[in-house]
Amino acid sequence: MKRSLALAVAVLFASGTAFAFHCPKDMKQIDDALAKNPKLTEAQMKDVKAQRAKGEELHKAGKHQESVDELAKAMKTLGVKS
Ligand SMILES: [Cu+2]
Repeated sequence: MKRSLALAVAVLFASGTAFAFHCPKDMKQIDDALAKNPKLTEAQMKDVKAQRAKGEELHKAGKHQESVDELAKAMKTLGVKS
């Protein structure tokens, strides 16, 4: 009984932190892609930078799912695979 409870807590903890670690990883991938002078239009570049900034903001606010969603948009524009 005690053991299954510990396992349940471990699973909960793992699923809760998965997103917390996902955002910085996505942000880094976006930064890396931006550092390579991607071929984007001015409008796309503006969107990507706005989404990157918003993603970081949401991550800091603890809204990891929303952050991942926002960062995913920028990554799609950049052609980065998560
Ligand atoms: Cu996060």
